[in-house]
Amino acid sequence: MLGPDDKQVYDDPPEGIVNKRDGVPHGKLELIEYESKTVGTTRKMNVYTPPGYTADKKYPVLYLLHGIGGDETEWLRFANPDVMLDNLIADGKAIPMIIVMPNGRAQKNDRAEGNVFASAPAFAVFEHDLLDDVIPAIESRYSVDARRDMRALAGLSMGGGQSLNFGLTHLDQFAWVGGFSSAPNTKSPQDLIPDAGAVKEQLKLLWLSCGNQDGLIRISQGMHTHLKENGVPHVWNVDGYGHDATHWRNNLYHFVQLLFR
Ligand code: FER
Repeated sequence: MLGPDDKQVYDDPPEGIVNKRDGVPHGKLELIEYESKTVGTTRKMNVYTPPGYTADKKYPVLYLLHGIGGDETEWLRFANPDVMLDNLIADGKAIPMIIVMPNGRAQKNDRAEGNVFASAPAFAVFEHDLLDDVIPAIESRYSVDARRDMRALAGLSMGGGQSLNFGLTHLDQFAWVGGFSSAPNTKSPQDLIPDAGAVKEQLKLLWLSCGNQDGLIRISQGMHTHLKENGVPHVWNVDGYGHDATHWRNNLYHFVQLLFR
């Protein structure tokens, strides 16, 4: 059921946001490996570095998490963040940033095989892989501004739940948090936000979005209601899509434009 607050506050983006433009500088996408102490294996993540990336500057980083059936390639297929960012940066609409797309299934076989729901516990374990393995690997290999104000965490569905679960409980690590169509792995708003004051004071942006055709909208609605009741500023964007790539692409497009300002 939709409530009076469940409205679209960011319009659908224009056509062509992920069309590769010849006239603009392009960043670089690479698939890298890192040693995960958490899992005990070598794992993979995709990393976008913006056009003109140089060790002479320090860059903010967005960690971008996939859904229950995805892996480190899923965002590339759903939303082409590399092309999207090249275009937004060229138009002066996004700050040059690194985007890290890890694999959120922290277990030895991290492929999305068989019954993907059976791996739900590994999505919770990923909290440790992210904080203890992924972020240190990125910060040792790339030229990163490691301050919390320069670190964002967002994701779709299962990855949206992870972003809320990890981001809201590690305010010392993340200042920008986004959940798109967050899944039932999202912890209760009361558990995630026991102290509204701390979130209000420390978060620069909390983005919640969901399509009004999405069967999981109750999860995001519950979070929105709790935030509203506790006076925590946030974006609550409900568009006309479902649990689908168009929602994720469109909301990523708006979210990244707000980051690191
Ligand atoms: C569930 C329904 C959906 C659930 C997870 C999902 C953990 C995740 C969906 C997705 O990532 O697309 O009950 O429980």
